[in-house]
Amino acid sequence: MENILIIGASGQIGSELTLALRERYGNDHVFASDIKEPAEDVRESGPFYMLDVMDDKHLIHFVIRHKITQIYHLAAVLSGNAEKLPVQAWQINMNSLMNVLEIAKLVEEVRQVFWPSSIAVFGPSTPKENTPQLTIMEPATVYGISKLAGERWCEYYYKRYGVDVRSLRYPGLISYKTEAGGGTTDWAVEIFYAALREKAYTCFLAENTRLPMMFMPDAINATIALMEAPAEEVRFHIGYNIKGFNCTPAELTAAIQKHIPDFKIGYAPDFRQEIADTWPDSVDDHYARCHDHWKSRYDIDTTTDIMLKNLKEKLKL
Ligand code: AKB
Repeated sequence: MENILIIGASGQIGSELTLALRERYGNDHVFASDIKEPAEDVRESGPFYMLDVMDDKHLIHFVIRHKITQIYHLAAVLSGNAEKLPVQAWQINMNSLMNVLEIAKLVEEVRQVFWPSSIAVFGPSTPKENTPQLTIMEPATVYGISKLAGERWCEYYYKRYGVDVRSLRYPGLISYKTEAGGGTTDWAVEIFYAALREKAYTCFLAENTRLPMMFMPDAINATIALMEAPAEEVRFHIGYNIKGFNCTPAELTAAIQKHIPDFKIGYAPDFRQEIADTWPDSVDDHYARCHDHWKSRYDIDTTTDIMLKNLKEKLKL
């Protein structure tokens, strides 16, 4: 029987992953936690605790008391915010991961850890198109450096202590349930809210900035497929590349205009342009696709369709 702890259950990924895991493993076996209040359905469908991942003593007691067998550690300072407070972001991203890895090492019942990596591990010297799993990695952002260092620590804990930690290099994630905050790919969510509310959006990246993106249900399925894969099939204990689709702001605008023809876009690139320019246009994910034959199901048009339908309902428009 699994008892799963989600750290960061009020965030963009956590709020959807918690519900998906509760469906599979039972509501009472998935413990949601965060330092922020959760969405109503997370709070009402199972246990939720206020828990700060930086507080290692509280965390280890929690893990022992609730006989936790799997930890999903999703809390992080994202790329844009990390550039504003580099040292603090480094400390939060690294210390929180180290707390979780140490607990997984010390508490025998903890069998598995999931920790999200990101396309931010790549940098300006990385091949930009169809970026391979194993390639030059010289990230130029604090967030990217913390993700690359985190990947190395994950592999170290696996090799040295046998901690079964698994990871995916998420692209920009698009979802309608919980908004992301402080990332370079946030525009790809903001644009839908603005299109429905104001029929106009000013994008903080330039119109032809291409980035890898993924609709949240694909990310949830890929995460669960990796965590449920038999140990002998897990080839990497660093992040796996995963791919949904890739697009520019101009292309996503065109997809939205098929539904809202008078939607207008303007461009005012800010400091996040420099971050985006160091990331891949697209990634090669053939290793991730080995797990349970996971395959992306949503392209730019299906994502746009579902985003607009659900946001319209959510915003009561
Ligand atoms: C960000 O923009 O910082 C994140 C990411 C790609 O990891 N969404």
